[in-house]
Amino acid sequence: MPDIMLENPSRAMRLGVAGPVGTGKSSLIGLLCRELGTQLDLGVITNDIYTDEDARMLRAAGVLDADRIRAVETGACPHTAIRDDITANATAVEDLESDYPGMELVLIESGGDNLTATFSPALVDAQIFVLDVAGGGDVVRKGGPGIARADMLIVNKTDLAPFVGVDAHLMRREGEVARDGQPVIALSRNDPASVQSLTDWVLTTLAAYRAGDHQAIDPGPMAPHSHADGTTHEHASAGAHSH
Ligand SMILES: Nc1nc2c(ncn2[C@@H]2O[C@H](COP(=O)(O)OP(=O)(O)OP(=O)(O)O)[C@@H](O)[C@H]2O)c(=O)[nH]1
Ligand SMILES: [Mg+2]
Repeated sequence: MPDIMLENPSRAMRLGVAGPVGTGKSSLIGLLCRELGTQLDLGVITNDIYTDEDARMLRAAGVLDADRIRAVETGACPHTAIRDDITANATAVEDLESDYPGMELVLIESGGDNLTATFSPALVDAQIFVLDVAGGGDVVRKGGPGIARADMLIVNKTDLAPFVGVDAHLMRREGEVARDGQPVIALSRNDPASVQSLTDWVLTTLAAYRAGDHQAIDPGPMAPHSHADGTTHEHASAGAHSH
């Protein structure tokens, strides 16, 4: 039975959206819901540390029925809930799918985190990493597993580039180099052609997933780091994790 599921996945595709704080993850999910909501059966899971702020923002935007947007309050650094112990997110996705049996795509937003946070391939089938031009033109060169190996890299808010003195096209080209030709989209919610490129990519990835031609990849674990409260994360391997 599991083999059949792998060859012809019958559950919704799970698409993760990660990236630093404020780069536009919720907005990108809102865009996808607006653009694809009439042709696909969609659901959304948001992750915030202490609140359900992002879920409330998306519900208020009216992009989907409010009940299709569920919040996970991680209570800890966001990457823990999308990579190390995915239980709360996996349960939230399964609940959504059982409440809406025809669901085709679940978008999962990570809480805003640092450059090294990535989703576990046990939670998502594909993942998008979001940077924005306002974070600085050199961010792509700083690298990290999401930038180098997420299924898609978004250089967001290109409409702001002239105001922050950043060359968005150079950032995109550097992304393509860092990713060995894997896709990068320079996106602005005000640029319909870029939004179309994003929706086309999502639909192409979903078609490949349904055909059994898409494989979930692991961009790699977080770099070891410590927090202000003295806790440390050491990921000697993808599974090891200590505080
Ligand atoms: N100019 C411009 N602003 C944008 C764009 N996309 C998002 N924003 C703005 O960027 C800010 C942050 O957007 P969010 O979508 O909340 O970012 P986020 O990554 O979800 O933030 P966290 O969940 O807090 O990490 C908001 O003020 C958005 O309106 C864009 O394409 N252009
Ligand atoms: Mg958000």
